[in-house]
Amino acid sequence: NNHSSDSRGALIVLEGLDRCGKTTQSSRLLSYLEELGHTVESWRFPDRTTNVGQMISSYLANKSHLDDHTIHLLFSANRWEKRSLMESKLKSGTTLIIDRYSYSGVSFSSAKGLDVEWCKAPEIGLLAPDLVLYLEISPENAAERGGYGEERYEQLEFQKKVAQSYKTLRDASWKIIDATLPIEDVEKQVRDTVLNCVETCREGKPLSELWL
Ligand code: FDM
Repeated sequence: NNHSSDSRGALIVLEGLDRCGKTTQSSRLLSYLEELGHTVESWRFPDRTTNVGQMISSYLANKSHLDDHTIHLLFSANRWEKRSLMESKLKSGTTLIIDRYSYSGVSFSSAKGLDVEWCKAPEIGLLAPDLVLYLEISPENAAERGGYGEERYEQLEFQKKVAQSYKTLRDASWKIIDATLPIEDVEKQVRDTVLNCVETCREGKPLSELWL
């Protein structure tokens, strides 16, 4: 492995409906990249450890009620409060694997009926992912996987709307992966795509900002 000191890490995002397997795949990917000798960290949004994150967590648990616009902006603020750390990590060569990002932000809020362009606006200027791995599964199939939990958005009818909103956000950085395949097959596709992306970033692909 040739890790030149000025090469940057890759910003890799996993997206998909609840129960699509994102969390399993991100932890497997983390171990895999570590074994290959990469410097890598696994993050997730919402980051519930911050003050903003605690407000979000309480909202998701139905312990507080917030206007749809307000919670949207809190999710966005929760990404903004991590932006400078994200940039310095990437520039110092750390690859970040992130479970949910701005695409969740826009998909979930627009599924409630908020205007898509309004939802995208506060995300402008956040770092753009080098790769978005979308783990695709039908809402019905996801619901069958041990069922949804207690959180606010974990309901079939709502997840159907989220799936529709996600479709409108796809861009060139997206790789759609069939998440109904066996875990190892999903993992194989994730690995191949990610190695390719990490290499491109190491070779000097510039960091860019949303929206592409
Ligand atoms: N979610 C997540 C949003 O509505 N907006 C966002 O910006 C983000 C990052 O929060 F239902 C939703 C998606 C999900 C919930 O996510 C919590 P986790 O992955 O279950 O913690």
